[in-house]
Amino acid sequence: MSEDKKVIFSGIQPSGNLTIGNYFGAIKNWVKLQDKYDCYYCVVDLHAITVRQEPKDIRRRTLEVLATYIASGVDPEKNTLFIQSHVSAHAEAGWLLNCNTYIGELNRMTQFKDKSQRYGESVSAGLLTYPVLMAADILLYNADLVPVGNDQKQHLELTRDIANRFNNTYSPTFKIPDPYIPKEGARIMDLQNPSKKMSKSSDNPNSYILIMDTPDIIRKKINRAVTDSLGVVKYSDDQPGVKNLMNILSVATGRNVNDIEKEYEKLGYAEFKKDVAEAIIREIEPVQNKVKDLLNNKEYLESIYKNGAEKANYVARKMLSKMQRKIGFVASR
Ligand code: ATP
Ligand code: LTN
Repeated sequence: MSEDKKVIFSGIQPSGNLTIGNYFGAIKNWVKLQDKYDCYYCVVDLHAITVRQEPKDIRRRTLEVLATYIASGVDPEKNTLFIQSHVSAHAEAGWLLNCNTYIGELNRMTQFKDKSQRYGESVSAGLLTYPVLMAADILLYNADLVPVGNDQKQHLELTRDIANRFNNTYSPTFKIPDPYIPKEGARIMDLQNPSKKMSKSSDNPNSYILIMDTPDIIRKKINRAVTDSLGVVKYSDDQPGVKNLMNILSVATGRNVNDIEKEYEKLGYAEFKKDVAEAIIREIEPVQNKVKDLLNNKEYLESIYKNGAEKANYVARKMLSKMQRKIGFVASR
């Protein structure tokens, strides 16, 4: 890792099985960044418990998410891969930043509004302060860039506001991070309701494709994906279902949507959907095989996350001490 490389931080919650939205919108893009940047990729388990998680499920999924990073080509030799709860500075910095964030700002977050509607009265305080912990993740490493899907843009803006406020209240401490939102794959939509993003915590399995879904299930789910009665494969906002499938085909094959539109000009949805399903299968089958291998090698995974936590801890502790000093806490040593 060289000192002059820009720093990248990103993470995924082990709150459900990963979807192709997580793959195309996040992980696949991380692979392209690993040579040019000093990257920290985290499994954000502290974020996942903002909604109720079954202990044995979150334990299993945390390792699955880590295995998926590696299987997708995120190289543990080139990147720092770790589990958020292994670096306690995240929770500590989260508290310090909580005291520099306004309730009004948090109430405006659309993700909170959506999720709190779903969970009603029993919504946790953690769900409201979730973006503050995310700010801590990013600011502890002085990240320059944060690759995320479009849905996280608002959280990134809040991170910048929190960082600026801390810098102005005390003295310059944090770098102000920029979002890094890929043009393609930025938003894979729900297959049953293409006005919503595809989400691993949806109640309807037909609305998403999991990275670990079998080929048959992928074919079935694509077949059932909502389209329209127009019957033409056209990249248009009037046809959100078809547009989404075209985006998926485009990110899975690397072809642009204009070419796809031309190729399917005279073909029906059945043919088109068949090709979309096969393209997804072709792309993710090798990833699935590697995930299975890695999960059979728990010692290897353990060596990766232990090593990653050690590196992350060193950097994060230093920044946390700096924050504590600026706030006026008496140094413990
Ligand atoms: P949940 O449904 O539990 O809120 P999620 O599926 O949205 O989770 P996260 O862990 O919150 O997943 O997000 C991990 C990363 O994957 C983020 O960078 C996010 O922007 C990206 N991502 C998630 N869903 C999609 C999607 N449908 N399209 C593109 N990117 C996505
Ligand atoms: N909130 C993010 C996950 C996340 C994250 C981060 C992403 C937690 N901490 C830091 C980038 C940087 C989400 O995708 N739901």
